[in-house]
Amino acid sequence: MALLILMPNRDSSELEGALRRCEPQLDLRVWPQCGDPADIVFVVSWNHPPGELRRFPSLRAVASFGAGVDHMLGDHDFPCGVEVVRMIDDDLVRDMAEYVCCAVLSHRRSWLHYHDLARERRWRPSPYPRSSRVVVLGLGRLGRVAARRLHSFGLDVIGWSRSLKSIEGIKCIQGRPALESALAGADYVACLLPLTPETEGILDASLFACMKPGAYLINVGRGRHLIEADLLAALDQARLGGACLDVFVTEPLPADHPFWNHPRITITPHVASLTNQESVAAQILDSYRRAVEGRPLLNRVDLERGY
Ligand code: NDP
Ligand code: OXD
Repeated sequence: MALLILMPNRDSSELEGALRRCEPQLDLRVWPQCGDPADIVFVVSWNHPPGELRRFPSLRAVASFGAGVDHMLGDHDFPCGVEVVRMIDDDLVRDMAEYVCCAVLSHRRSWLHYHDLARERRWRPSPYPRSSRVVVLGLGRLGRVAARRLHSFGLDVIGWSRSLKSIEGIKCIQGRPALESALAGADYVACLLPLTPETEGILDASLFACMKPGAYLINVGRGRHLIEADLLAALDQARLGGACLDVFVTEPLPADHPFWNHPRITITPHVASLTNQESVAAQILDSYRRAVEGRPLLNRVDLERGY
C-alpha cells in the first residue's frame, strides 16, 4: 500500500522529508517513479495530468495539496468512486487572512502612494477614510477568518456565501440581489470563492456595474473568477479604483500581459497563502491511514457541489 506524490512542476522535497520523518516505514513514491501502479492507494495531487489517476487501479483517495480542488475537478477522466480531500491547515487560514488584511489596509492607508512619494522626497500628507466597508465573497474556511480579522481592524464587513451564515460582527448575506445591494456601498470586495461552474467569471462587468465607483477589488480565489478584459475596462472607465490580484487565468502571468504595467493593479504571484509542506504532512498521513483502514476521511470535498 503506497502513497504517491503527484505534483508535476512543483518541488515536493520538503513534503517528502516531512512524510518520511513522521512515518519512516511509509511506502512513499514520487511521480513519475510510481513503481507498480497497483500499489498506489493514496495520491497527493497538485495539477496532475488529466487521466493520470486512472493508471492506479487500487486508488482509494486523492488529497489536493492545497485548499482549492478545481485543478482536480477539471480532470474529466477522474476515476469514479475515488474520494477527494483537501488541505485545511491553521497556517493556510491565518496567512490568507493576513494577505487580505494587508491588501485592504495598505490601500486604505495609501502605502504604495507614500512609497512612491518618498522615492521623490515629497512630503504630501492627505486624509484617509474614517470608515470602510468590505464585502467578502465566500465565507468558507478561509473567508470567514479573513472576514473576522478585517472586522477586528474596525472595518465594516459583509460576508456573502451560498448558504446563510451567522458570524459575530459580520453581516452575512446570501443570494445575488443581497450581494448587489451590498456591493453598492462597499469600498473593498475580496473574492475568496472556490472555482465552480457557478462562480467562474463572477467578477465581470455586471458585478463591477453594481460596485461603488472607485471601489477596490481583491482576488485571491482563482484567476478564472475574473473576466480580465472587464476589469481592464472598469479600471479605464474609473468604475473601479484599483485591484490587487494574486491569481490569474494563466499562471505564471505571461510577460506581455497588460496587467503587469497597469498603474492601478497590484500583482502578487499566487502567494496569498502557501501550503506549508511541513505542517500538512500529519494531515496527509492521517487521511492516508483512514483511506487504508476504510475509516471516514476528514475534509472531504463534495464532488457534486465542486468544493
Ligand atoms: P470553502 O470551500 O471552505 O468555502 C467556500 C465558500 O464559498 C463557502 O462559504 C461557500 O458557501 C461559498 N460559495 C461557494 N459557491 C458559492 C456560490 N455559488 N455563491 C456564493 N457563495 C459560494 O473554501 P476555502 O475558504 O477553503 O477556500 C476558498 C478558495 O480560496 C479555494 O477554493 C481556492 O480557490 C482559494 N485559495 C487561494 C489561495 C491563494 O494562495 N491564492 C490559497 C488557498 C485557497 P457555503 O458556505 O454556503 O457552502
Ligand atoms: C490553494 C492554493 O488552493 O494554493 O491552496 O491556491
